[in-house]
Amino acid sequence: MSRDAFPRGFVWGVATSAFQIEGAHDIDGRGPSIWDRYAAQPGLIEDGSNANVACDHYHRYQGDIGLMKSLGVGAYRFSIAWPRVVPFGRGPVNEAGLDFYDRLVDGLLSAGITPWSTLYHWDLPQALQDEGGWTRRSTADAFVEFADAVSIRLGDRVQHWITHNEPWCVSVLGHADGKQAPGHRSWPEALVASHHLLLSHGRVVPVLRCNSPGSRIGITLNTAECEPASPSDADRAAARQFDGELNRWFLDPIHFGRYPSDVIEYHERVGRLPRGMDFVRPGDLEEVHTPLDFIGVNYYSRAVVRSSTVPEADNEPRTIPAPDPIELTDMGWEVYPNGLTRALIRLNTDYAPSALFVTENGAAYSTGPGSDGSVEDTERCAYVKQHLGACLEAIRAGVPLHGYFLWSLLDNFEWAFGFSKRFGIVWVDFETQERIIKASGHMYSRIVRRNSLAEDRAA
Ligand code: IFM
Repeated sequence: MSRDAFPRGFVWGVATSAFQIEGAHDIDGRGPSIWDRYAAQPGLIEDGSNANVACDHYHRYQGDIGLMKSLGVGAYRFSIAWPRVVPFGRGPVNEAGLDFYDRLVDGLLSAGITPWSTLYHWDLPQALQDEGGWTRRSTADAFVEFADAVSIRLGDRVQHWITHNEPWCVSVLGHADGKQAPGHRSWPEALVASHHLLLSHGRVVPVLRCNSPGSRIGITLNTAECEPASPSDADRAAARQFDGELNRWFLDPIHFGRYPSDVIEYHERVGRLPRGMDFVRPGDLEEVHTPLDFIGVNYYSRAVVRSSTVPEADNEPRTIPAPDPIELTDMGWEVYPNGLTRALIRLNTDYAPSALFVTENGAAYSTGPGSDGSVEDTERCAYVKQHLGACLEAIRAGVPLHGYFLWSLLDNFEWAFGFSKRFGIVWVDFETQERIIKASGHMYSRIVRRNSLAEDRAA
């Protein structure tokens, strides 16, 4: 195998999520989600936009499948909008909503593209939030009902399932930092929510195994290497602590059936667990600790962590901008491909998952069409090549990395940033819905077809 070649059978994909691309927010019985509500509040979305139309993928999915086919990708990771399928979170199933995913899955299969379906990518039905959302244990039960309905309908054709996307973002950004829906600022809520997310994951896996026999099931986590800002003991301790909150809080229960004791102790010490871990009931962690077929890794950058020098009550470790970054993306995130290699090796060493997939990796750059209509997004090309090189490094180091999904197929609604950040390898004109494959899309297509970085590595 040449130095630049990927293993035979390596899965090459692109990824999106329902809320970010579908639009059709009130079509065919879809109910409101927490992100509709969040985006409707003045001042919360950077450019004042909402996702009511987004990429209008709901109506244009056939064209979007055509784009994927022309790129030659073998797999498409998309999410299922819970409010489209069960508009009020629990209760009657909206068959028209399921019909859409039926059409999408059939279209993908006839184009030779393998569907990879994520069940929860952040768009909780608002009706469930009105009852307390993920802070309520009953939301985990509602998620099981939703997953059951989806997998009964699609489980004969969808053979790759991801239960949750980035539960750290849902719990911490959504419930402690207020930067995402539902926009709360309460650490106790965030920790309860994280447990119910994990519990719902564990409970859905056997449902999927039953309704979709032979399928491969995993969960996607946003992992990042947490590096101390300096060699000082304080910064090293802060980095370890942030690693605990971000990575081990999710990975340990899934793989070992327990929460990391140092992180529990820390949360208790700073008052985030006023009633201890009383939301964890007997048997919960056995359910969370259910065998998986893979772990999905979403990687964008590393976290550089310093201890708090301000005497804040919680002494929370702070992530800071990397010192002397060579390059930042439009998100302000450092381009740091080596962090991907290290994250994959660490996951393999510490947790020995059956398989790993990079389920998201990509970069926001605003480059648009030039005078000839082409989009020469050279920075994204470089980013993708460097990170694929990082994947190869990990594979050479023995990591069972079996695939890579580029985020994202399309420019789309980047949550609290609205349309101000573009991650697509396909340009979307949000006025006309015209799509243009960017240079990065053409480059990715060549890599996919060759199953190798050769020639493109140095370009
Ligand atoms: O757009 C998001 C995606 O929904 C989840 N992972 C990170 C991406 C870029 O911020």
